[in-house]
Amino acid sequence: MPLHCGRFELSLERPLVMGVVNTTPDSFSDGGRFLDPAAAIAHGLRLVAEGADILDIGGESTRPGSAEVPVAEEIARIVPVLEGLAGVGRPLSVDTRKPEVMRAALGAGADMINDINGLQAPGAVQAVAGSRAGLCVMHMQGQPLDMQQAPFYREVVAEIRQFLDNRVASLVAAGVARERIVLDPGIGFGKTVEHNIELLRRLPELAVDGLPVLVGVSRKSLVGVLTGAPVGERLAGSLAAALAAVWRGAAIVRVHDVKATCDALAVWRALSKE
Ligand code: HH2
Repeated sequence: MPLHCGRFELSLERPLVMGVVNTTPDSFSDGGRFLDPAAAIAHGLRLVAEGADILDIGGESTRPGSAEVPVAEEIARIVPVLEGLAGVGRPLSVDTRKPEVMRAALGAGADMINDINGLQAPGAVQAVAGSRAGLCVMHMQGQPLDMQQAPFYREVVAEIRQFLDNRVASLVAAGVARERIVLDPGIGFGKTVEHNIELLRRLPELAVDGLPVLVGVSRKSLVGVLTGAPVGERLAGSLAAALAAVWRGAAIVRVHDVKATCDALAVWRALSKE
């Protein structure tokens, strides 16, 4: 079943690469590099040339400990980037948890809304339901400000599956076609290293109704803990994590290093064909 994503229908027959465009001063791995819209647009063009299937534009860092950005500021960061990349020929996703930003993004041509808060904010479902946009529903325990202080689950996989199940039911009840929905366990969002590993190992169990699963582990502290590498030196670990996620069934990987990820996936796919 292809993914319906605004102006696009994406085949999921091969794993897709979502390239990250953070137009923020403070994202954990590339904060400040693409805050200027021209720099963000140039970065998006480069990621498409490197093979990105989707671009994910974010105007608010949600790294552990981060505080919220005011709505007007987040809109001012993302809309010029959406406009500048409108003709790039790839779906443009906007990474936001605020209904007002979702509406502005959709008005400016976004093809997908990627919400780390699983479209739970009051008004979020209503903001997106009537559009044609793809929707990425992510699980997070707590809020970015405090989510890593004491993550706790009785059974992490079962609880997150239940959450995703409930969110799919709410979206379908609001009239959203299943073909528009992508699920994400939210690696690093209110989870210990052990929780993250368990989720990645048991990824197939999270595919509620066979819906596609997106995984974002690029440069994250899970990779840092497993390798001992600082944030600027996590490429090799991130590639291994992306391949492992795809091996466990991820339909989309969200990454900063698009060229390296596409190369790794090309080799992996060729060698893993029966
Ligand atoms: N991770 C980040 C941001 N958005 N969205 C989804 N669906 N899944 C993820 O795992 C995910 C996400 C964090 O990465 P980044 O955007 O690079 O960092 P920051 O939040 O500091 O901007």
